[in-house]
Amino acid sequence: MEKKSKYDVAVVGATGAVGRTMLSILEERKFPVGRLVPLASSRSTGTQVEFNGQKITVEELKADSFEGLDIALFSAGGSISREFGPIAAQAGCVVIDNSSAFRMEKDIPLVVPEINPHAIGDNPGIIANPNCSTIQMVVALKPIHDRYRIKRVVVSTYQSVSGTGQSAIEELRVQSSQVLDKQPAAKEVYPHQIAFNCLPHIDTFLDSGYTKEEMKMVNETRKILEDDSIQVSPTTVRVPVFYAHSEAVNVETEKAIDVEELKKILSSAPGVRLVDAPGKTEYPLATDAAGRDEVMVGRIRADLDNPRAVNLWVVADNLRKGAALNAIQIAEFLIRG
Ligand code: NAP
Ligand code: 3JM
Repeated sequence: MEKKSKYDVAVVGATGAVGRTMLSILEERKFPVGRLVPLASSRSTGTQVEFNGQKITVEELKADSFEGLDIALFSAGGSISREFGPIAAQAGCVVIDNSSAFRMEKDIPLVVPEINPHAIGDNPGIIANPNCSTIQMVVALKPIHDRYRIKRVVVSTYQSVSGTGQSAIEELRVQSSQVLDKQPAAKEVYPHQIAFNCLPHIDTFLDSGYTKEEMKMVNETRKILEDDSIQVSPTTVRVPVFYAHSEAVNVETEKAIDVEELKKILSSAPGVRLVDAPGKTEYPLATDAAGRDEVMVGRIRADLDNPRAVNLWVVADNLRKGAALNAIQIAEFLIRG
C-alpha cells in the first residue's frame, strides 16, 4: 500500500459492537488516521461517534461513500459487504472485511497477522478477517501445528452474546433481570431464552446438521493454517456471557506431545498469554480476557488415553482479537509497507 503519513479510513457499521470497538482500537493504538468516516444505515445517520476526542457525525452508507479514502473496515453483515465491498475496492480502498462474505473465496486472503501475513500479497483489494471463534483457536493452534503437526481438532465453544451484536447484549441484560424478577423472558434476537441457558445454535443450520458457524471453524482453520488435511469437529454454543468467547479444544497431533515443552512453546507464541497455574486457581476466564488483546491459553493437559493429543482451554475477547483488533493489525501490516 502507498506510504503516507496519514490514512483516510471508513468504518462501515461504526455504530455496532464491532465498529465501536474498531474506533476505540484505532484510537488507542494511535493508527495514523487522517479523516475518519463513520458509516451506518439510515437509522443512525446524523448520530455522532467519538474519535480522538472529537464528535464525528455518522453518515449513511452509499455507493459514493468511499471516494478518495484509503482503507475501509467493514462490519455491517455479509450482505452489506457483498454489495459495498467491491464498490469500495473499486474506489481504491483496501477493504478489510469482518463478515463471512468473502472468506472462502480462493483469491481473497484470510488473515491472522501472527500466522499468515504473507497471504496478503502486494495489491490486495479485499482482505477477509476470520470468524471470531476461528481466530482465537488458530492463534493457539499455530505453534502446536508447527512443532507437532496437527491431525485433528475437537472443539466446543462457549460464545458470548456480544458476538451477535449490540441487540444481543441488550437482550441478555434485559432477560437476566426479567428472570430474576420471575417475569417471562422477552425473546427477540435468539429463538430461545439466553439468560441462564446455553444454546447449541450459532448462525443457521445446514442440511448436514452442522451450523454455518461450525463450518466456518472447519474451513477457515484449514485456509489459515494452509493445510486441508486438518480435521476439525466443532460444536458451537452461545452462553450467557457478555464479552469474550471460551473454547475447550482437544488437539491430536502426528508427533507425541511433551506437555511441559508445549507450555514453554505457548508461553512465547505471538499473541498468546499462557495462564496455567490451576493450583493457584489461575486459568483463562472470559471476565479476565474482556478488554485485553491476547488469546489466553491454559488447562493444558495430556489426553488421558492418546499420547499424541492434548486438551486446552482458550479464551479471548471476541470483539477485539476476534474482530476489531485483528482487522486493525491487518491494517497496521499494510501501512508498514
Ligand atoms: P451490530 O452491533 O448489530 O452492528 C451492526 C452495524 O451494522 C451497525 O453499525 C449498523 O448500523 C450497521 N448496519 C446494519 N445494516 C446496515 C445497512 N443496511 N447499511 C449500513 N450499515 C448497516 O453487529 P456487530 O456485532 O457489530 O457485527 C457486525 C458484523 O460484523 C456482523 O454482521 C458480522 O458480519 C461481522 N462480525 C464479525 C465478527 C468476526 O468474527 N470477525 C464478529 C462479530 C461480527 P445502524 O446503527 O444504522 O443499525
Ligand atoms: C459474526 O450477514 C449477517 O447477517 C452477519 C452474520 C454474522 C457473521 C457473518 O457470517 O458474517 C454475525 C456475526 C459473523 C462472522 O464473523 O462470521
